[in-house]
Amino acid sequence: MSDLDQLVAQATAEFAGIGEAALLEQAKARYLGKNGAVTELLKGLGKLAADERKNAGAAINSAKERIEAALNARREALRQVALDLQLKAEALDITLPGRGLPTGGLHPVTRTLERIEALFRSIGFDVADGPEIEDDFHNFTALNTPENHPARSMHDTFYLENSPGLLLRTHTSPIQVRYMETHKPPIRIIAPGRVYRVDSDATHSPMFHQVEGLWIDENVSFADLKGVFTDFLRNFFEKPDLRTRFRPSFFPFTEPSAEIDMSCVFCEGNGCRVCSHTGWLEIAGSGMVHPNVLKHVGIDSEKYIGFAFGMGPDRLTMLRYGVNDLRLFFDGDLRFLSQFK
Ligand code: 2NL
Repeated sequence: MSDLDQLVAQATAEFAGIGEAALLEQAKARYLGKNGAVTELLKGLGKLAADERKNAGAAINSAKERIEAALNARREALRQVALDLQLKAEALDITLPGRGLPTGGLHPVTRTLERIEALFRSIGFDVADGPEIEDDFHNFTALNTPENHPARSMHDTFYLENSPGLLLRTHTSPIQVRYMETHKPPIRIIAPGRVYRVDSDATHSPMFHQVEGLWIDENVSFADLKGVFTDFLRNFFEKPDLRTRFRPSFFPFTEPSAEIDMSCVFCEGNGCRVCSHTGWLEIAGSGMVHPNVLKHVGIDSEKYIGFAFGMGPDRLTMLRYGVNDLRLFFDGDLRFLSQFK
């Protein structure tokens, strides 16, 4: 092997042993730089005789080209290695399943309210709304609640500190009072919403929900109340054989008044822990609207008659989903609430 071939082989081997671009450039300088081996050989050409110079020059240039080729090949190889490493480090596994978008969900009580609203709309009831801050007239007086009734005490009702006569509504009846003030019979509405009472334990929250219903026309009877409400419960709980019973009761705003019980949705009326082994669950209050209420809103109580009922959608939600502590609905713990999405 000629000296030049050996130089080329040496350079090629040296380049091949280098794994870093900066070191490769230093190695290049040793061969092709200003004082590099190839450059020195070219400088020596001048000392040769003219007839030798041509061949020697061509041989050195050929060696130089081969060294440059080896250098470029190694540069390219190192660039490729670096690129491969980078691609590997930044690799995306596009076959992985997506992370998905976390979706919100409706509160279980909201789901119950929407279900109740849909069922009553389907039989021609409208859904009415009203303010949560009410006045004494719409919350109590118009509802035939006497001046000395315990519900009117500060013990049971949240009154606004600097606004005499204003309070947080204790039921959604004032929605219906306002509706009757502004609409003529026939009236068929339900009134869902938040209500407030001074009360707090495992089964009572100071804020809770109520849905009241009202049907006023010329010939509405207690039989209509029984039919409408029993049908509602059967649809709500998806139990066509559900039974109801109406027990005499008292409310200032209805006469006669009745508590509505339904056969227990857990034991079908056979008796279990949920229904205290009675087979029945209390589910609503109801009655025929008291003539004094109609008089307060300017409806002719000789011509018109109707029924009203009130129920707790929070309790309906507990029964539908089998939850035993009301406070879970209002603590805002997503570990509990997100189960209902
Ligand atoms: C209950 C009792 C009831 C009503 C609410 C009502 C409304 C008007 C006129 C007459 Cl505007 N009555 N509402 C009637 C009977 C019972 O609720 O225990 N609710 C959970």
